[in-house]
Amino acid sequence: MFNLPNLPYDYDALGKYISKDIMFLHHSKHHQTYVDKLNAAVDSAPELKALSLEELITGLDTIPVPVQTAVRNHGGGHYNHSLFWQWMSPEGGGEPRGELAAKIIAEYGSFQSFVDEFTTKSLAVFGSGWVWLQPDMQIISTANQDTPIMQGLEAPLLGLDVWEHAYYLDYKNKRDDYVAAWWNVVNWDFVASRLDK
Ligand code: MN3
Repeated sequence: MFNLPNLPYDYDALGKYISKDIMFLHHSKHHQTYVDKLNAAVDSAPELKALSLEELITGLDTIPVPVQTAVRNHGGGHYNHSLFWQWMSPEGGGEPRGELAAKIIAEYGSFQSFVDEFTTKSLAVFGSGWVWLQPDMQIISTANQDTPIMQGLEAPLLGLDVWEHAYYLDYKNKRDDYVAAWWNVVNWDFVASRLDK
């Protein structure tokens, strides 16, 4: 059985950048639904019960066909959102330090150039998806709830949910305003901790 992880802060902690209403719906409804539907998929294919979340979503071609799409969408959704909450913090924002900052600057020339590139890729996602910073400093996007480790890539250092459910209540159709606000809550300490792994 997979469970909804607690948010590491209160629903209203991200203040003016991402409202309590969005955080409540996104966590307690959207993420809960991914967890529930992943559990239902695993329930219907008992040979999957011994597998971890990572094992499920990195071995999709071995998942029984009737539940493959459910594991992909809801397993990916559970994996992505479990990280997404940790990638934000009321103490977030600013710029990374140390090795992470050095790697970003080595690849992009400056932190601002990295932000600009990541933002451009976020706005270029057509429909629903995610944008990621990978350990090799490349910025990639995936559709729906797909996630880099599903594609044989390394686990992302940082990811941004650009589904409309992540911002529509606050920002309506203005994804650019959402992305601009999100940089103010990015938890760079957590991002850096993933580089150390
Ligand atoms: Mn989402």
